[in-house]
Amino acid sequence: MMQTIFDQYGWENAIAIPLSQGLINQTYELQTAQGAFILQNINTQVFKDPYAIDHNIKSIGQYYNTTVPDQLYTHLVPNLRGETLIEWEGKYYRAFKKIEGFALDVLTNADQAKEAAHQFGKFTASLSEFPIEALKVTIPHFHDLALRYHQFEQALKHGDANRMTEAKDAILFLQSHHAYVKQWLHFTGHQDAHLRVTHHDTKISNVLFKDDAAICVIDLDTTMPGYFISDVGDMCRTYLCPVNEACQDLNQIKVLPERWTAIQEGYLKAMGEFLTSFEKDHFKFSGQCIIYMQALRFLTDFLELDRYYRVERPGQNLDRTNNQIQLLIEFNQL
Ligand code: GN1
Ligand code: MG
Repeated sequence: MMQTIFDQYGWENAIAIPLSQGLINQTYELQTAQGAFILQNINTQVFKDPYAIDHNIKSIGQYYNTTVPDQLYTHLVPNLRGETLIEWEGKYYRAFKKIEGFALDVLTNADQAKEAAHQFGKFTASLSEFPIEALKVTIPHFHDLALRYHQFEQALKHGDANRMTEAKDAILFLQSHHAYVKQWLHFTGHQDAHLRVTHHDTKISNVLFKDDAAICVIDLDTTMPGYFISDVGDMCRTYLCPVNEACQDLNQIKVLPERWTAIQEGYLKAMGEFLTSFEKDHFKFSGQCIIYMQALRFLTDFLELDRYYRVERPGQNLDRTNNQIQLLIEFNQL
C-alpha cells in the first residue's frame, strides 16, 4: 500500500491520482493535508542509478538557491528522515512540490512553441556557469546517435523475425538515411561543439504553462552534459506538428513553418549569445538527428518486443516509428 510511502513523508489524508504522461516513470499527483505534491516511481530498468538523478536535481537546486533563489524549479521534497529518494519494496520513489501550472500534450499555436523553446533555452543559459562536471550521467550515451544506430543493427540481427517482416519499409527507410550518423560524428568531434547542461527531453509536456506563458521546465531525469542538438531536436520532434507522436494517421503529420521560426526565435533569445556559429549552422540538423534517432529507438524496441517503451498494443512502437519517419520527411521539406 502506498500509505507506507505517505507515512514516510508525514502526509495525511493523501489521495493519489495517477497521471498518464510519460512512457517511462509512473507519476502520481497527490492531494494531502500538507499540500499538493508529485510522487514518482522511477523506472530502474531505464534509470539504473536513481541516486544519480537525485544528485543532479539537488545540485542544480542548490545552485539556484544561491544564485537565483526565486527561480521556479522542481525542488525535491525530503521525507521525515531528510531523504529525497526512498526505496520501498525494491522500487524507488521521490516527491516534488507541485508547481502551479499546466502541461500541454500538443501545441495549438506558434507562440507556445516560442515560449517553450525560450524556457528550455533559459534553462541551459541560466546554468552556463554551473560546474558541469558536477553532473552525473544518468543514462550513458543516451543521445549518442552512433550507439542508437548500432542498437538498431543488433535488433536487426537478433530481433523478432515476424516483426522484422512487418517493419520492412521502416527498416529500409532508416537504413537509407544512415548518413545522419556520419553528420552526428562530425558534429560531436568538432572543437566548436560544446557540452552544456542539457535537458534531453524537451517535449512540450515537460514545460509548465500559466495562461499563455511557459513558466518552468520539469522532468529533469535526463538532465546531464549534452549538446544543444538534443534539446532543439526534441523540440522539433514535438512542437512542429499539430498532432503528437501517438497519431497513427500519417496524413495529419505536417510541419508548420511558423512553429519552426518560433523554435529558433525562442531558443536563440536565450542561447544565441552562447552558441558558436558552427553550432548555429547545425540548427536544422538537430531536428533531423533527433527525429531520426527517435524513429530508430522506437523501431529497435518494436523489434525487441517492446522492452523499453510502455505500450498498450503490439504494433504501437511500429506506429510510433512510422509517425516519426513521416515527420522527418515533412521536416526535410521545410
Ligand atoms: C521517453 O518517459 P518520457 O515520455 O519522459 C524517453 C525520451 C523519448 C520519449 C518519447 C529516458 O520520455 O527519450 O523521447 O519517451 N525517455 C527516456 O516519447 O528514454
Ligand atoms: Mg522524460
